[in-house]
Amino acid sequence: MNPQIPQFVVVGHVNKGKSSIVACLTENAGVPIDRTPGTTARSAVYSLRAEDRELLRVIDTPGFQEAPAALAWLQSRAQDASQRLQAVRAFVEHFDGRDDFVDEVELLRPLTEGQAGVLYVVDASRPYRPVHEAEMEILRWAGQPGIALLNSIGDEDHSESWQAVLLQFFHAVHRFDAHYAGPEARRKLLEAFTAIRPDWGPAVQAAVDGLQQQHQSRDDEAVASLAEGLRAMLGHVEKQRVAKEQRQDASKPSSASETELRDRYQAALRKQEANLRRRMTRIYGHPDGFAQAPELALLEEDLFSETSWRVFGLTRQQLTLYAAGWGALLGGGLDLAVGGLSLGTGALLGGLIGGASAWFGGTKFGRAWDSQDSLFLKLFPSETGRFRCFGPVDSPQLAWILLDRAITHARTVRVTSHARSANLQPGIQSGEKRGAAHQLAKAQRDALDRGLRNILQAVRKARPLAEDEAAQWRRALLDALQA
Ligand SMILES: Nc1nc2c(ncn2[C@@H]2O[C@H](COP(=O)(O)OP(=O)(O)O)[C@@H](O)[C@H]2O)c(=O)[nH]1
Ligand SMILES: [Mg+2]
Repeated sequence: MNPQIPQFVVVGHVNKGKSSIVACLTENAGVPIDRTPGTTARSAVYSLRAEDRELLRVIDTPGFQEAPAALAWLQSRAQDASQRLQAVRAFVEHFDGRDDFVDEVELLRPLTEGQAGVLYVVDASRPYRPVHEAEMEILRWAGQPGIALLNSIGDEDHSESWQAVLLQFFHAVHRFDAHYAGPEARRKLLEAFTAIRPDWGPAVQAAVDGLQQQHQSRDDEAVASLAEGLRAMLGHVEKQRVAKEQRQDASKPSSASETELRDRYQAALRKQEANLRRRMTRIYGHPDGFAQAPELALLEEDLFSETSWRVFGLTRQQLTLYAAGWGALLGGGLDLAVGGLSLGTGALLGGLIGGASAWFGGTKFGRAWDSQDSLFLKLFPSETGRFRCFGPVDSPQLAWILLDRAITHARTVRVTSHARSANLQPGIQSGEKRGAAHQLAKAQRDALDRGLRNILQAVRKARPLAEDEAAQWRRALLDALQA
């Protein structure tokens, strides 16, 4: 055992989420987790690594099956406290390879072999029962520093009944939900061991620092991907060459080709969104299949579906605050229609807000335009011939929906424990926003809205974002990610 690397043994009753906590702590979605009790038959060591450096080791164990009988055996071998650890060692030696106490031997062995922190897992959604007392007493005999973790598998909360009991046996009690514990909760847990065992301080601190660095660099990478992905989606222009026979009247092409163009535009955005999500999933160390995990059900709603437009983006009230800015952006340059209303100026837009439910409702998100527009030359200077175009984004709703879906997804992936396998129910109430964006602080939304408009402004001028704009945008995205 390498004393430089903190080591933890996760123990508890069967089926309380031990393996889930191991998966969460080691950011390893490959730890076997099952509804059926007894899935973990042998103890197994998992490592958390950052850039090939081993930060910590977590041992998954089968869980207690016959704690009271095991305790009785131990009690018959120890006259006083000084003999207890010896009795536990004798227990492991005695029953090793036999048919009795197979699971107890398996889980106690790592505790007798060296220094390891004990993480005792209980399901706080079920009430305390005295049967657990024998388990905790045995762990106390092993004499290792321990923290109890209140994991909640169900909806009820019985943590009160647990708290008082657990504090009799462990140094600290942490609420730690295997499915939702984010980076911060995990760091706090590790740091708690520094207080219990000051001699572990440097090793634990090194692991905490390594974790923190890893999380920061993941966030930075995520922000870079978000900035790039959103820029691409917001600025996307789908263009379709106008067939010769349609040239006479290219500004009024057949509605069939118009629909096709719009479909292609939508398909392109969907694809870009999917790619961005795949990148996010990888950055945060989840398996690719995670993108289809049930907890992301709401995000699986099609980008252009009515549901999506209802639950993502900003509320009408929030959007109203930015109407003037968007009016100025959309009113200048291209005179693009928003929700069927042609908007000349910000002032006009502001004036329309009250009655213009079309501006907020529905899923109108843009319109086709012709390559004879001056914008075309800016965007595609070397292109010749007649085209019909769709994009860039010309609706504040769509801009915010793209942003919200990206942020909501990134935030979910970022904080979702590698143990999580269900939830975030798609029970959608009408009119209710469910994404992350509308819950952000106003200053954060302001910064994001400014970023969206800056991007679209730059797109329309066919120039990159100015350096300070790009820096503000990244900061706004990072804030939204970490908020
Ligand atoms: N909702 C929820 N379910 C959990 C949580 N932790 C574990 N579970 C579920 O409880 C069951 C047992 O989990 P597992 O980690 O295999 O328990 P173990 O037998 O103690 O290792 C699995 O179906 C898990 O998905 C949690 O924090 N929340
Ligand atoms: Mg298990």
